[in-house]
Amino acid sequence: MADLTPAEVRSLVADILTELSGAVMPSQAATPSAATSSMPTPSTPTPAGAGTPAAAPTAAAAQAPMAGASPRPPSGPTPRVEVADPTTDRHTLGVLDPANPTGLTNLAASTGARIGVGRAGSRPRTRSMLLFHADHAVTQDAIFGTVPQSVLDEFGLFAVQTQVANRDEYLLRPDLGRLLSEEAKATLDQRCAKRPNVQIVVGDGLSAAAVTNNLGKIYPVLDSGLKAAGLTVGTPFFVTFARVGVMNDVNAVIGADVVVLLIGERPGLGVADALSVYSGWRPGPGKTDANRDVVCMITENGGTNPMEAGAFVVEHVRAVVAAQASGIDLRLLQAGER
Ligand code: B12
Repeated sequence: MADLTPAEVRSLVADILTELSGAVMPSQAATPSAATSSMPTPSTPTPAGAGTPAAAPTAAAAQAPMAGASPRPPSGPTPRVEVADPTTDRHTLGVLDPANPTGLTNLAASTGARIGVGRAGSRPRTRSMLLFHADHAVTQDAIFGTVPQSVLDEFGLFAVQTQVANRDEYLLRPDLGRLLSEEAKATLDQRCAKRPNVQIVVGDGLSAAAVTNNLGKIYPVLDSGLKAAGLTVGTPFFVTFARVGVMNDVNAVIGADVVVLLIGERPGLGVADALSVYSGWRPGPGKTDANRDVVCMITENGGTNPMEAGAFVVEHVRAVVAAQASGIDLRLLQAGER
């Protein structure tokens, strides 16, 4: 996004004030605002949780009526305030006079970390602030979003719920997200095959976008790969408001050798659709993360490709079954220390 001239900033502020008051000032009614005409058009929005989300306020958002605002006059053009999508430009250096421009450019391009962003006096640049707010908005969408029913239907997943009642409680009470509701236990008991070699479970976790964006690519590889390896695979299902530890409660009902849980990771400020696959040998009451393994950062936005991750998990599950151990126990066995 280009830096604005003082005149453009004044015009932009005037447009926003006009927008907030809900009235079109006569002097502006005939022409589009300076900001609209001089700023680039926002890019096409990307899917929820993608690495380059179009999270900036768009013309449509700017035109949405404000609660309590007086109605617009019926005639005259609606003021438009357009700001370029701040997430499309992550790597422009904000350091004005770097000692080693090439080195700093390469360094900034090699990481998602916010380096070389410069400052305006003692404060962040406008560009840095807009990018931060846009990224933060995407994380909120990922955390508070829900996985569409169509995604579950595609793989024949029915849904059960933990003891968490709603998303706010999910964030405040991780302990309840590790426990299935009594209704969920009864449903699993009724609908699921018992004692398979592998039970695949999908959970929303901390990013619905992770499941929505990646399940279609990882699930078929996982399911067919496990079966091709000669392993029996149980009846798959989805857990709403799930935490990793729910694997224990699930397996108290199912009795699988290995539980494989696909779950949305805590979103980062830049990538909000990363999926993790947690797994463990015979999970049950008392088992902890020390007994589990995780393959993380599965996303097409700068992480491990979901199809590759699926193949990797299949190989890992085969190793777990062969060793009859996972987590620390598996590492010790593999190191010849047990
Ligand atoms: C949050 C987090 C933590 C928090 C978890 C606290 C909590 N209650 O949420 C804390 C700071 C305690 C933590 C600690 C560790 N973590 Co951590 N953690 C993460 C992070 C940033 C997000 C995890 C997430 O979103 N989980 C999904 C939600 C829905 O799960 P949850 O049920 O709310 O929380 C559980 C999991 O997060 C799990 N967990 C967290 N880290 C790890 C690591 C392993 C190996 C396992 C099996 C489980 C596990 O513990 C929570 C309680 O059960 C990931 C990064 C990522 N990209 O995923 C790294 C990550 C998973 N952690 C990692 C590591 C290495 C560890 C530690 C082993 C570090 C250490 N040397 O001590 C410890 C192990 C802790 C344990 N539980 O046994 C690595 C795993 C790499 C790998 N493939 O093996 C990751 C991928 C970070 C990284 N890129 O290096 N972690």
